[in-house]
Amino acid sequence: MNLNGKDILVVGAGKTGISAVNFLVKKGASVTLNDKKILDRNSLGIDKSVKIIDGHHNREVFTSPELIILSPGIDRSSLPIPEGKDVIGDIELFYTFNSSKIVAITGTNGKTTTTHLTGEILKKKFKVFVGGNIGTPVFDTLIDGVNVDWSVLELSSFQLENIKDFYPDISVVLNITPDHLDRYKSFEDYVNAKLNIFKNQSGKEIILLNKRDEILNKLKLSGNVYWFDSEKFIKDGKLIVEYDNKKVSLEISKIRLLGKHFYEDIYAAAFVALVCGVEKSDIENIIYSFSGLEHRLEFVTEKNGVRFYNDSKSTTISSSCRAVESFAGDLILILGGIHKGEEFESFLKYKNIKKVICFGRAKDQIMRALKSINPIEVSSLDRAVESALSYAVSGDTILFSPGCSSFDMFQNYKERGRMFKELVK
Ligand code: UMA
Repeated sequence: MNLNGKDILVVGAGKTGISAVNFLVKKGASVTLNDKKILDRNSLGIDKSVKIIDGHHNREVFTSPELIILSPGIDRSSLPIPEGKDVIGDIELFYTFNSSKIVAITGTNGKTTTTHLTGEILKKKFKVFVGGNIGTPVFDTLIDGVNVDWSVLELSSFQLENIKDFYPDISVVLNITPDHLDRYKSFEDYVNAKLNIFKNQSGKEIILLNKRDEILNKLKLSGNVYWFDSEKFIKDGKLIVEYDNKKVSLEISKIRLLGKHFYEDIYAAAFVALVCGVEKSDIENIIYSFSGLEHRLEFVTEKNGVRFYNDSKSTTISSSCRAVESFAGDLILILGGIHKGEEFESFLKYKNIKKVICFGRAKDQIMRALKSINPIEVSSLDRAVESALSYAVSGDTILFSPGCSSFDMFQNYKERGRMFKELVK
């Protein structure tokens, strides 16, 4: 695609939009940046030539450009885009200019851990870019201009919505459970966005899917489809990962990540590494040395026999359930934020939950759903930590796994997690 002189509109001035603008300017395009909020040009770090239209998404913004690039967080159906306009997302534009092979990792839960781990293992043998929903916009690698062998991309349903020709050499789908129901009309729409990852598969690519996932299990895909099954890949204290005639056996006792759900992420990362031909010893060493990412079942501290875990990244109920399942002893669970779908009643099945403390916009809903186990309602995260402490005795764990998004009280889950850790300390 020749971008020189092309009239391109970038919608959204977040991380993705700014990185897209800088890439497009470098390619000689005539760029306009549009955002619904008022922007401060000086703080954006973009070229003087970029035209800014801010404070609205009026129809006239979308009429003249030859190409429109949408940021992932923006719902296309909410914009007055005239029929027939060429609209793509960040991943499609990246794909047009990318020369590396691509591993794409999606799923509702576990994709960041899997993407990070896969990237770390592949770096043992190749030049690798790790980006996408994980937090590094995909254009960053194109702007750098360094040729890499593999791009390992974490992809969200939002990003997959706006692809056209994109197809990865290796696709991993970890699981699909309800999420982002504040954006999608139905769970089916969300599933369809995720399954777009297969839209352009030719049959030659490698696909890895979770056999235990109700949605994925029913898929009928042709080509090189491989499955992992958490009920079968652990034998005699070992996690066994297989790809054709290659195999890696990981000692469970040497894995430092807490929580069985991480075994699926580890399986997927090791599988991709086997496909790419990384040495078994390198796969093992990286996995054994990995102790997890910030805000994902992150151990904070232990005081008077009470252990504190920060799991702020769990913004869905299914993800928080996975966190609860990772502990055998008594738990005091802090929930709250903005409800994104699924039922809070799911927590009732766990006998190790000693007390639930809830806060934020969803608190009334949580109080109603968990009434039978007498949850406690508080007004803020600091009150939640105080309240949790008042119920804790030596041997208990205080788990902050909100099961909701953070935007009612925080910038994002990272700010929320850091605040929790500060309060604990
Ligand atoms: N905006 C509008 N109009 C709208 C909505 C938003 O103009 O209708 C503007 C906002 O004012 C803001 C900008 O759009 O200036 C934000 O764009 P964005 O929401 O796409 O955010 P980015 O900063 O570009 O971050 C995006 C991803 N965000 C989302 O998908 C919501 C980041 O994923 C990703 O890390 C980043 O690109 C780099 O690729 C975050 C996320 O929460 C972590 N993802 C969801 C998740 O993991 O569940 C999908």
